[in-house]
Amino acid sequence: MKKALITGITGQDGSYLAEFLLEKGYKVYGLTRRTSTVNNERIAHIQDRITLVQGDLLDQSSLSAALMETEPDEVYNLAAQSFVKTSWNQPVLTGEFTALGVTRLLEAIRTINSKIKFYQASSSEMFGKVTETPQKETTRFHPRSPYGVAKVYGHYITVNYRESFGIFACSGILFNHESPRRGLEFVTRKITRAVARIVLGKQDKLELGDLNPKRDWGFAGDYVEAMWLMLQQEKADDYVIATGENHSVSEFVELAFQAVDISDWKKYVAANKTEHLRPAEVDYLIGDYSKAKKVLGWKPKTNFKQLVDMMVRADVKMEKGNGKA
Ligand code: NDP
Ligand code: GDR
Repeated sequence: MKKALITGITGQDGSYLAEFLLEKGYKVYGLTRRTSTVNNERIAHIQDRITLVQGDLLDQSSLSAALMETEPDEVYNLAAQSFVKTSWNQPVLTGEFTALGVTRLLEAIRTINSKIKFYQASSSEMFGKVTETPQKETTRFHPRSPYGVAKVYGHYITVNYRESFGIFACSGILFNHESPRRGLEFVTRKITRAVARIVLGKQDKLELGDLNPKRDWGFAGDYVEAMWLMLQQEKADDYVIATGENHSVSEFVELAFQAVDISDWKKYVAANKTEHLRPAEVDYLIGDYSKAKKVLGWKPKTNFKQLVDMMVRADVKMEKGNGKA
């Protein structure tokens, strides 16, 4: 039985990846940090089938101890301070988690068992102010936030440990991926939850920032398969994972309201609210996943409309209940 350790298992991607690896017959371990309130909502349904170990990306010895305790074949590093807007308020902390945290984990692998295969959660935010469209593995990085800068560091330290020490280390450059388990502050989930609450009469307005940026949005459940596929290849490499299609925030809003038969969505939406604008914006992202298609045999299964509908449906169901998952 193969063993995998997932950092960030309590997050959106961690929960889907844990489900996926259990299906594949893995013994799944998850690294969690100590919190005063239990924060396992996304993995509650599989908690009796996985094993949690305590550790933090800030704490080198906890990472080494987690590797010694679990002896994994594969480590998936999904933990990060992942909200771009917060990275301007907490740039140093974002660098500690999202950049140096990767080195701490790679160091633990190098010293404890350099045969462990490693996946790093890189991001399309590294392309930032894009220099080429669509963006692929060779496109130059120009990050536009402390988060994007930290991810560029995490990306290159992964490449460096592969080249320096021969560690089987891969970076998946994933474009935005969403789901009903997306954190409430990200724009897609903020929209679908608000639409559900508006149609049920629980909320009047949806306040947003800039409606013009375009993102290549896919479904998180499809993307975790690509993470696993990268670690099953002969050779470690980096791959763009995307849908190859992009849409503006306003298109997302329109479609989400359409899903509950509201066509005059503009009367419910207040845009350009200062608190949701960013000091520097990423305007246009669209990924070219042809390398992943060719080498990994991966392609997305869920289209934009199916994603929006899935998220709205899930939020309506949740809001009809007591707001709990
Ligand atoms: P989430 O924000 O949902 O999850 C982040 C996870 O990281 C949580 O489990 C969180 O734990 C954990 N974490 C944060 N800080 C630490 C720390 N210091 N030590 C240990 N664990 C920590 O992110 P997603 O699931 O959406 O994303 C997964 C990864 O993929 C992230 O690295 C993100 O940056 C990256 N990514 C995401 C994309 C997306 O569109 N979703 C696209 C490209 C990259 P806790 O629950 O305790 O807060
Ligand atoms: P992003 O996701 O920054 O792309 O990072 P987010 O959903 O936060 O923003 C997407 C776009 O929507 C615009 N926007 C708003 N965003 C939020 N959160 N709230 C608003 O009210 C709002 N109004 C407009 C943003 O300005 C932006 O242009 C996500 C994260 O998951 C990262 O961890 C990951 O690396 C990248 O995707 C790929």
